[in-house]
Amino acid sequence: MNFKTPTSHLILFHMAIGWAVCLSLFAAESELKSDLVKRRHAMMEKIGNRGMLILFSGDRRTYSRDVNYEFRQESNLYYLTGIRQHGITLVLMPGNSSRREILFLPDRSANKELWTGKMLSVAEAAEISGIRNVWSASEFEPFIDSVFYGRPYRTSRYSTTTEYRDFFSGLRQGKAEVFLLLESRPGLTGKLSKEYEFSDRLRKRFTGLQIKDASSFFHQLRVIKSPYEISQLREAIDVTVQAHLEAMKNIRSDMWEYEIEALIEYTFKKSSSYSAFPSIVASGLNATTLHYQSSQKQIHDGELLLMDVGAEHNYYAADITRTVPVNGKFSKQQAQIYQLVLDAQRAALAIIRPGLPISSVHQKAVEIIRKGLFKMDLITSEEGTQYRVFFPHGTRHFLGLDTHDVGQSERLQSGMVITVEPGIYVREDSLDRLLERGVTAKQLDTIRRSIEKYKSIGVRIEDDVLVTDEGYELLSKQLPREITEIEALMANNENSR
Ligand SMILES: [Mn+2]
Repeated sequence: MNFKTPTSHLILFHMAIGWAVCLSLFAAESELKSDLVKRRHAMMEKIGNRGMLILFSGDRRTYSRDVNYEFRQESNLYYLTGIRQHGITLVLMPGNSSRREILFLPDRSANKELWTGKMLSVAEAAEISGIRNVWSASEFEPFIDSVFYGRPYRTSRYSTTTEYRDFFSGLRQGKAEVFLLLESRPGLTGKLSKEYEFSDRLRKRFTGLQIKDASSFFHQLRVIKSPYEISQLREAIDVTVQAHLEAMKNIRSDMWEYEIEALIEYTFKKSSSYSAFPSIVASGLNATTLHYQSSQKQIHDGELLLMDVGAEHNYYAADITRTVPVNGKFSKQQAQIYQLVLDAQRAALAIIRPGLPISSVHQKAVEIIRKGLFKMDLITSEEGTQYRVFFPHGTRHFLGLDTHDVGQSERLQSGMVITVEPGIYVREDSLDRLLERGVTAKQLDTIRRSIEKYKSIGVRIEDDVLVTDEGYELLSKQLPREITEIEALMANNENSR
């Protein structure tokens, strides 16, 4: 091998690239930081001067015995702090003068760092979040004790005149409001969430306060995405498009579902992303199970393969579904169902614009699918709910920090990001479910024949969409959806027909 000294041009070139990468990372970081300040400001407007918001870090979840799942910060807390470390608590007190934002941070410990890695210092947490008051997590309880008894905490007698004043006057009048995330009710485990336990404790110990749920504030704020958030979603979507392409180009019969899943998740991981939700890679009959996750079946010639996957990049999730023929060519029946789903998606996309009632997106897809199912003799009435046997789910959800992102709005607005994902699933048991929906015994024979013709065909097409002032932008447009496009892409696969 012949080693040459790089020329100075080459060195300069590499330096330039290095700088460009550094600068773009730096730009994203500072964009996030200014977003965080704005988000907390908007939240404080909603909480009001007599209010206090308390957000706890998410719990660690057990995978098995003393092994935990990888930790992911609670989305709302991340939304306001940008901090991913476990154990932090955020307090917002909009009525205060200099302590409007307080972050409680676990003290660094050499022993913990030995096991689980470096913990944030006070300076680092302040730098990431832009919050100036970063206090030890051990001060949270003393802070609560003091403030809810109407005693200023960590403040001189002099500064008391303004600090805590509004909150304390609220307490005296019984009008202080404490906002917690109380949306999710205790689950089947019977274990109360941290928030419910905390609110019980507050109610027992203190008077003069009203405990309220902060969830709807977050739903209102998070539903509109900032330019920074849209840029992160674009990255998550681009990675997901790459993963789908990688899968589509490598599918051949007799592979296993988990092999395709591995290709997809490999593409996520090498782009510094991971799965935002358990990947659905479902062939044949499995494609008619909406949330099939086990990926343990061998893929056969003649089947469809449904892939519903999404990368999470920098905490933002993508969610894209494609359904493709294993042998590279749709059969006549597969193409009929596929085209109907695609037509429904196209029609639903076409009406997207600011001001549209959100429910219209689903209604539009239903309208098209109903007509098509009726023509195919899979349902006996275009009225009523028979279509739900084959199209049992909604057509859209919000996308953001959570795959099924929160959002509160009657109408579409510019800056919202949604999925559009109609689907049709024909199963043998579809027949039984149709009987429950008014199909008579007389009509059953016709339907039975149609179900026989289309059975085990499951198709979902899902794309990610940004609502813009002009209408919409299809963020996942780089990924083929048309039958001809998919067949062309897969034409070079090993066993394509
Ligand atoms: Mn989805």
